[in-house]
Amino acid sequence: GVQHAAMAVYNAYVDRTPILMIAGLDYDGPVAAHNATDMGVLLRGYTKWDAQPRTLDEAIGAIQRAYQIAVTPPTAPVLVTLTADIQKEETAGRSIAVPPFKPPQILAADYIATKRIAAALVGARNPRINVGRLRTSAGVRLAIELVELVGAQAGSSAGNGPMSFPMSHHLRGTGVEGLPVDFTLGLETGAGGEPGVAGHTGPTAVIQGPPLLATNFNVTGRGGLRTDAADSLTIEADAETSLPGLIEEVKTLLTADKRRLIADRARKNEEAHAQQRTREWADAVEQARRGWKGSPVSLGRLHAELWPLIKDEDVCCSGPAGFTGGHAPRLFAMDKPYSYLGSQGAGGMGYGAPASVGAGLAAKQAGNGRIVVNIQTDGDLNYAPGVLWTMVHHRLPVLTVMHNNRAWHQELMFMQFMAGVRNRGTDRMSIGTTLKDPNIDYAKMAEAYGMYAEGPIANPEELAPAYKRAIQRVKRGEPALVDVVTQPR
Ligand SMILES: Cc1ncc(C[n+]2csc(CCOP(=O)(O)OP(=O)(O)O)c2C)c(N)n1
Repeated sequence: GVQHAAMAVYNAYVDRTPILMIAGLDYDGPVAAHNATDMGVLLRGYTKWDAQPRTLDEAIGAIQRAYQIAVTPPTAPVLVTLTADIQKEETAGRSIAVPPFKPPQILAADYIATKRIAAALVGARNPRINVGRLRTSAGVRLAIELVELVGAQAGSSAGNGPMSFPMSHHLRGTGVEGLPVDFTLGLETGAGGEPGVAGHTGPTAVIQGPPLLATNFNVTGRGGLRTDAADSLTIEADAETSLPGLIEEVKTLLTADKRRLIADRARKNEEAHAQQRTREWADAVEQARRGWKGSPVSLGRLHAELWPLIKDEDVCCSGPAGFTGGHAPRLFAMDKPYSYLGSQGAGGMGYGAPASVGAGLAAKQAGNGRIVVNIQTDGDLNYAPGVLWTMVHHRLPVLTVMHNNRAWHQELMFMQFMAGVRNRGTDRMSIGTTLKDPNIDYAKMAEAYGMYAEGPIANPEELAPAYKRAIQRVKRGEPALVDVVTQPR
C-alpha cells in the first residue's frame, strides 16, 4: 500500500501538503513478503518525519508528534507505522496515557522586522503587496485586510494555485500605469510562482516560510528565499503568522493625513483594477474563441461553454490547468482560496481524479452546495481510474470533464521536437504516445463504476446540453462525467 501511494506522497511533499499517514505492518501476517523491517525507508526521501513505535503508549506520542511536525512550516507529509501487535493490543482494564496537546509553534517575523516593514508600507507613495501561496484561508483574509488597510496594489498567484489573493478584488493589479512602485512586500513569494512586479523601482521585503532542509530531490518550487535582490529585507518566517502583528503595527502609524492619502490611492488603484480586469477577461475570451467550431473540440470552447453554467455556483477547480490550455484560471473566477488547486506539485501524473476526491470531500463537508470541477486529461485518469468509484461511493459533488485527446500528448510533443532536432520524419511519433486503437470509452468506464456519464462528444454544439444534465446531478450531490474528444492542446 505504501509503495502504491509513493507518487502521490511525493507530489504532496513538493506541494508542501501536511498529511499524517498511518501504515500497518504485520510481522506474523499470512504473506511474509508483505513485511518491511523499516517501512519508513520506502518514503523517507520525501516525508518530513517518520516513526515506527514499539509500544501503544509510544504510538500515541508518535501520532501527536507526527501531527505537530506535519502542520509546522515547512508543512509536509509524515508517516507513523503501527505494527499489528500494537493495533491488536487489548486496553481493557488499563489506562492509556494521552500526553497533553502542545500546539505547534509557528515562527512569525520578529518585532523589529515587523516595525520596519510597517513603516515602509505606510511611508511608501505607491506600495505593492505580492501575495503568493499562504498556508490557510485565514492567511488570505489577513492579506486582504493588510492590502485594504494601506490601499496598496496587490499581486496574486491565484492563477497558479490555491490560498492567494482574489483575482477580482478591487485592489488586485499593477496599479496606475506609469506610476512606479516604491516599496514591495512579498508574502510567501520567495521562490516559484512569484507574481510580477511591474514598474518596480524601490526596496523589497519578503516574508517567506522555511524550506525543507534535507531532500534527495531537486525541490525548489516552494519555500526558500530569493537572494538576488540587493535591496531586499528577507525574513524566513511564516507570512500568515506574521500578518496579525504587521497589521497592528501598521494601524499605529495611520494618522488622519495618511488615511486620506491611502483612500485616494485606493480609489486610483481600484479604477486601474477595473480596466485591467476588463482587458484580462477580453484576452481570455479571445484566446478561448480560437478554433471555436472545430471538431474534435477546442480546449477554449470546452471551458467557455462550461463557465456560464457554473459561474453562480461555489466552484473549486481541482485539476491542473497546464495540460488543458490554461483556460480555467483565465476564464473562471479565481476569487476564493480554493478556486483553483494548482498543479501536481512534482508533476507526477495520476493526479487529477484522486486529487478531486479530496476536493470533493472538502466540498461536501463545506455543506453549502460547493461543487468541484475537474478538467481531466485521459492519460492521467488511466493511472488510478478506480477513484471514480470512490467518488460515487461517497456521493461527492465532482464534475469530471474529459480532455480526451487520445494521447499522452506531452510525450508525443517531446518526440516530435526531437525528431525535428534530428531532422527526421514524425510519422512514427505516435508509437507508445497515443491512446488509440482501441479508443477508450470514458463514459462507459464511469458508468461501470456507477457514475452518471455522457459522451464521447466530438461536436462542440452538443457540449452545453450535456454539461447542463451533468451539472444537475452534481448539484444534487453526486459525481458525473462528460467525455469530450478534444484537440491535443
Ligand atoms: C507518474 C508519471 N509518469 C510519467 C510521467 C511523464 N509524463 C508527463 S506528461 C505525460 C503524459 C500525460 O498524458 P495526459 O494526461 O493524457 O495529458 P496530455 O499530455 O495528453 O495532455 C507523461 C507520461 C509523469 N510526469 N509522471
